[in-house]
Amino acid sequence: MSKPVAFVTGAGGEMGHLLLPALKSRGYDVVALDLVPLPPEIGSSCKAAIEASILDAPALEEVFRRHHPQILLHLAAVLSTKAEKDPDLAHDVNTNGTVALFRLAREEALAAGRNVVVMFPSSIAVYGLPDARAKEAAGAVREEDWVRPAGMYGINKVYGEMLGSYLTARARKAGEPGLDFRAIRFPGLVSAETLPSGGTSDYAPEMIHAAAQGRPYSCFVRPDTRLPFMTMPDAVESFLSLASAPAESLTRRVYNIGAFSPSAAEIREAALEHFPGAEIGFDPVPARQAIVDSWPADVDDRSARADWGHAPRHGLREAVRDYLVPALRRRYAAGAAPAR
Ligand code: AKB
Repeated sequence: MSKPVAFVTGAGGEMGHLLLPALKSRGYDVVALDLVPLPPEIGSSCKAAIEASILDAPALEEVFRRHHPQILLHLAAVLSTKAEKDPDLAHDVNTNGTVALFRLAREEALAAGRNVVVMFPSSIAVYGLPDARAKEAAGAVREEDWVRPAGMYGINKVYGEMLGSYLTARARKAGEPGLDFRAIRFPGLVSAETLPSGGTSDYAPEMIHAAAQGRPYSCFVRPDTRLPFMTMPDAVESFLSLASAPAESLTRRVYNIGAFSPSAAEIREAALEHFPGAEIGFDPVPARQAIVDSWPADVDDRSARADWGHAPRHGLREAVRDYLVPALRRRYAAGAAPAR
């Protein structure tokens, strides 16, 4: 019997490094798309790897025509800091690319007579708290509160969430196959395999990787800045749990998930515990500080826990002690650079 096909866009990015092997081990034929060739360690998890932009309509059409994916995991995106520098590019990639893909997924569903599951990594960037006082008062935000993004990336993600939810509801109403859209608003993610680029939660992984490499690090936000974070293995596990959850257990299309919510100073302390000589200072960059100041300090993820069993393994202490430090020591002792 042929295996189900999972189509992953932006497959060579941070999440792809753990997601592609995880999909393969769960029995999928993985079809990957990225702008650049996949690193061999993840390319080997794929049945096919296509080098193309998310804006390359013929390339996307060819993937659907040839592979007929049952599940689409749409990871390609321009992250928040880069999106503020080039909002037109962000709009093209994050919105126009998403619209084109969702259209192809809908056509595939209609032609094949079955739903296509569409997994969408949204972000805490969809929230927009107006000032520090509102951020503190809000505490752990619920999915329906404060969805007023102040930045381009958050705006693009809200549109993707709304479009996916709308197309799903529309197909149900018409009694037709269509999208089965499911989204997670990810917090900042920290991986031992890769370093992010172009995001604004990047200070946490950058700080810990620099400490492990014995390089000085200047953090671009204030020490008291607090954001929710999660390790990449927990993020991938949650993404796949939501993908495989029975439709009837879902009470919403878009879920918050959280794990730990440290201040930047607490991340520094956790790094120093394991790398006592690390030089970590603070030199806030106003534009980047403003972005994280508009994001919540914590998220209310009760729906994810109740509906499909979101249960992250790592708090801050476990993340650093059990996941990051051993993996980073191995990686940098071997002289390797983090993949980007
Ligand atoms: C970013 O910083 O842009 C991303 C995110 C929080 O979605 N890591």
